[in-house]
Amino acid sequence: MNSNSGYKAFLSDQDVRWCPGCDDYIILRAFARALAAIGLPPERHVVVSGIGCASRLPYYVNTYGLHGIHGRAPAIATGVKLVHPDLYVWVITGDGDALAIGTNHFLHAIRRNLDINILLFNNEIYGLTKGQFSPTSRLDLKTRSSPQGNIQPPFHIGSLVLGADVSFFARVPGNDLNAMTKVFVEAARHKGTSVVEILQNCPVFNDGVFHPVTDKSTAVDHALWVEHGRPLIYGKDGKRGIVRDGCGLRPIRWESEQPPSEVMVHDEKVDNPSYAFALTQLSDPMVFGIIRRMRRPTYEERSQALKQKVAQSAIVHDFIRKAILQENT
Ligand SMILES: Cc1ncc(C[n+]2csc(CCOP(=O)(O)OP(=O)(O)O)c2C)c(N)n1
Ligand code: SF4
Ligand SMILES: [Mg+2]
Repeated sequence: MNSNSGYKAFLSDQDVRWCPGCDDYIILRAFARALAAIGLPPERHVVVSGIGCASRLPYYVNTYGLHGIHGRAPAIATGVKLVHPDLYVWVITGDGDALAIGTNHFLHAIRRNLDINILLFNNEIYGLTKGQFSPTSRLDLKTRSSPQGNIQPPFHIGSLVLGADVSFFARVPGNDLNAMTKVFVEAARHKGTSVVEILQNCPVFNDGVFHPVTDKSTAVDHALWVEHGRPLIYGKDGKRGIVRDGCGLRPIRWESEQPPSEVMVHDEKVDNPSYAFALTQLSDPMVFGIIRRMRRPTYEERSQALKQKVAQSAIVHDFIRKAILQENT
């Protein structure tokens, strides 16, 4: 199915109730386009959410869906996936839903590497409850719950999920329809838990917070798009890049025609998460695209292997038991 025309089949007839200008509209469109591009009918997808503005999304798509309870979407998604492994399971969550009340469930789902896709709408604020700081809000941010400024350092979502050995992590701007569509499709293709951090502008309670890296006029010098096998180069004139710096990474600038040989080449498949972690620690430039994609056994595969092992040992035990019984008769 063509994603540009077929996406409407994935939208429901419900009135969309987000504020005018919210990036959530663009994300919804990208999600529907991605579902169309995957090429399966709507009933092969289940969209599970928690609570928040982001979490309203299951109403707006024409798939199976479940608007769950706050922070618990990964638990519900786990149940759905284990009972129906043939379904594509999507978790829609926000920075408050996933990283405040739901941190525990979020991180354990990632650690288990269940084959589900988590789309995390990060607007660095609680939107639905009208503008309190969240675990990703920046220091000093004045909000309704921090009128003198936020004093709690934020989580870096990428670094956090890499600590749980996430097997797929990508970051995308919430105003880039094409980039989101492509990355959502890749996330669905990945076997294991995929986490996509979407930088989502909330024009009502935290407007413009991602502007330098999401606005086309400034992003060219402050955003670095990575692609497997391509050098880490960015900037208007293509004369900025990333090099190793001790255990981390640092940006450099050059004047020569050719980039210095120390400029690194992106490898999304490195087993050790340290390189991807260092990429997520960069703030200028901020790194976008698929930062890590590697294969490690999923929860379903491990559980299948365990069932087979148990079944085989049951056969052996039965054989031994019968042999002993025969000997004694
Ligand atoms: C158990 C429980 N505690 C608190 C709330 C109030 N609450 C609803 S949404 C929300 C935060 C949502 O923030 P986020 O996940 O960032 O979503 P956004 O609205 O920004 O998309 C909170 C604290 C609730 N609904 N249930
Ligand atoms: S409060 Fe913010 S995140 Fe929620 S719908 Fe409105 S603009 Fe979007
Ligand atoms: Mg939020």
